[in-house]
Amino acid sequence: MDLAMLGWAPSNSLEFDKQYAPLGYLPGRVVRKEKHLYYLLDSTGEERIVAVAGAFRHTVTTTAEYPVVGDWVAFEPDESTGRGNIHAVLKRRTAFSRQAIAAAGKERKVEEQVLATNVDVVMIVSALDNARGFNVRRIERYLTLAWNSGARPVIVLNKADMVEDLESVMVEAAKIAGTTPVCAVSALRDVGIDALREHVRPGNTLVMLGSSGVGKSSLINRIAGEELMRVGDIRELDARGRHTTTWSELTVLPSGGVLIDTPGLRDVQLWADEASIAETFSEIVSLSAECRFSDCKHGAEPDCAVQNAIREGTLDPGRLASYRTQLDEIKTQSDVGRWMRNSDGRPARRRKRR
Ligand SMILES: Nc1nc2c(ncn2[C@@H]2O[C@H](COP(=O)(O)OP(=O)(O)OP(=O)(O)O)[C@@H](O)[C@H]2O)c(=O)[nH]1
Ligand SMILES: [Mg+2]
Ligand SMILES: [Zn+2]
Repeated sequence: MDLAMLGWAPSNSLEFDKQYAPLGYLPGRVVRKEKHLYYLLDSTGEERIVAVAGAFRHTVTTTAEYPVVGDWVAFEPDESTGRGNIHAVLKRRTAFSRQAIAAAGKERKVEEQVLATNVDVVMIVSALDNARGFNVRRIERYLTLAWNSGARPVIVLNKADMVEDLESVMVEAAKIAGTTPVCAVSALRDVGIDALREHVRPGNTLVMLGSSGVGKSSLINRIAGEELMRVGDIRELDARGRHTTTWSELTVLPSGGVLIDTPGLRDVQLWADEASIAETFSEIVSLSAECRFSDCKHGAEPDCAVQNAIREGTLDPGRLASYRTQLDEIKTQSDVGRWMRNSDGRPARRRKRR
């Protein structure tokens, strides 16, 4: 298989040829992880099961550095078993992460959980089948994570067949979307799927994210035009918290394009920096430039462009509240001192390995 079809980028070649090819290692992309085993696709197009090399464990300092679905790795093949060992994770072009709490005994530690890497497009999927499904505040949180990942977000509103007043939902979505495309679709009725396919290009990688049951796997099957992923049956819909997809999985479409299905996320804790939040709330950031004071907190200050916009009805006060909530959330994290950052303010993930 042509590695470019799998999403191999010129930057990968540069790094790999210089550092890993001379050692006899091969490149592979992680398509699935099961306990401590990784399933890779390599240039043969065959799936290969590998584990991380013992030496690799000594080079990593955080769990976020371990391979995840989407990663390119350098592995040493073991032709006697057909397996092999991972020696390095290639530099991630993009990485979608959220914050997780790791518990070790009584200690609780905030850490980065990487969900998918080397992704070009993040589809943020919500379902319109009930009031719980469509929540603009939650979509805003996904948007911040997406901007932080380096990939392009697309807001997908699935189960459009279940909603009577789609127009008003679209109006609400437009208020928070900014420049992000919003696609109302129905995986069940095969409506709007072409608009999603436009984001699938040969060599590009797309990940589906969202709560359990919103239809991520159904959408992947529709985009692919075949039943690649198992979809939850209707009975499972009643039992809340039951997950149909239990692990992330990367699939390469014959027509080109790489799709990653993920299990539903229960919560979306921010792992992001201020710049990513600023992208989610770009209209507030632009308004801020018009405030009289450059350090305006958009409260009772005179000539506050943000408050003026709220008074004029062009800015929803919920947006400002949400912006503040997100900023407070990452500030609290940095206050507890567990929010490790580089000197340039990027999260710890971007720190170079020694
Ligand atoms: N009415 C309606 N039902 C849908 C639509 N898309 C998916 N469903 C149903 O929603 C249920 C869940 O779909 P899945 O594709 O398994 O959802 P998922 O997001 O992959 O769920 P997890 O794997 O648990 O994260 C299934 O019963 C689907 O048939 C849609 O557009 N309309
Ligand atoms: Mg699924
Ligand atoms: Zn202001």
